[in-house]
Amino acid sequence: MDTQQQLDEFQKRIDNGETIEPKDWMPERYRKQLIRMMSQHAHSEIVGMLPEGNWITRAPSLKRKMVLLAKVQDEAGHGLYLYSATETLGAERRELVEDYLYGNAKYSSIFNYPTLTYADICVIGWLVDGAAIVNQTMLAKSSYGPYARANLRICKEESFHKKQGYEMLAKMADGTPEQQRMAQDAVNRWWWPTLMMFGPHDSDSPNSAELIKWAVKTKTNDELRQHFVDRMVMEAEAIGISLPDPNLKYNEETGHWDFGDIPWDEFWSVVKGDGPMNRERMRARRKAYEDGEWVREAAMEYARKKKLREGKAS
Ligand code: FAQ
Repeated sequence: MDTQQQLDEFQKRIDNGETIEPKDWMPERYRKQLIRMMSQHAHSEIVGMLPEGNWITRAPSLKRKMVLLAKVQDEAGHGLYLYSATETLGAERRELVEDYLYGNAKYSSIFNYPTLTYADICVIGWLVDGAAIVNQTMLAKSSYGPYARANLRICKEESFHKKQGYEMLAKMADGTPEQQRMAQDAVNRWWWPTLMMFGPHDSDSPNSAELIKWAVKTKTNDELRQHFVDRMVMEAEAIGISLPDPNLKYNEETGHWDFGDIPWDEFWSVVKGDGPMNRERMRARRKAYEDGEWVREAAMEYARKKKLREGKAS
């Protein structure tokens, strides 16, 4: 088969809803796009441990501490499934990690904001995990098998996180005036950055058309954002929280909630490294990576010796 025939065959498989597996033929560009997106997703899960990890030692009760510890640990697990899934495309984990620590690879803008009070933890669970679920439920149907399966598992855990975040926020919103104020303040600060998580508008999204053609994404950034807003309006109302957007209005014609302009200048400045916490996040991740070098070396050496011993014994 020549290259054009291979491409046509590949597209036919995608259009038939088939899943692409690691050993199947795939266009080089499909592989590259997946490595980019999956590794960014993995980095995001790992950096995403920092804002919440900040509150583990200051959780308001033992129960809340256990819940938060488990959640942060789950995010680490998500990062690991995603790095493993990315390795099935021939990528080297060390290169991927070093590309975001010392190079140009991106991670989600949302994790460059500070967690100022414990209410931020509730809101991350509700809004950030809520947005991640909307995005990743779509990705669980992605054409690339290992990525789809990783997202399926991630979504199950994120659903649990979202429910516990919502439950905590509902309690605060029903609490003392000070708790109510903290809950509302956290929602006010996280609402717009959460809408930015879905990426730029479709008209400014250079990757969407290609990713949709290959069924890596099956919905656009704006479609997912709209779906998220529609759900959150109802959930906010149910617990007496207001969303900080004077232009939020139900549109009878479309059956969706219209919302105001997203501050895109802020988004691009965060993506370029100038958000409120970018430098601190990168410093913390680089330190962890460099402090852990001896552990990786010892583990590799142990694995090498074990293999040698087993080779001699057999
Ligand atoms: N932040 O052409 P598009 C989580 C970049 S995990 C930073 O629209 P695409 C779990 C984009 O990379 C959250 N950069 O790109 C958790 C591209 O630049 P490039 C992470 C962004 O790929 C919860 C350029 O802008 N989730 O939350 C962002 O079609 C709680 C143009 O954009 C994933 O990574 C952004 N928000 O769509 C953990 C899911 N948006 O690479 C702890 C997988 C866009 O060409 C606590 N990824 N950019 O240089 C995706 O679904 C997609 O890649 C999008 C972007 C939607 C993020």
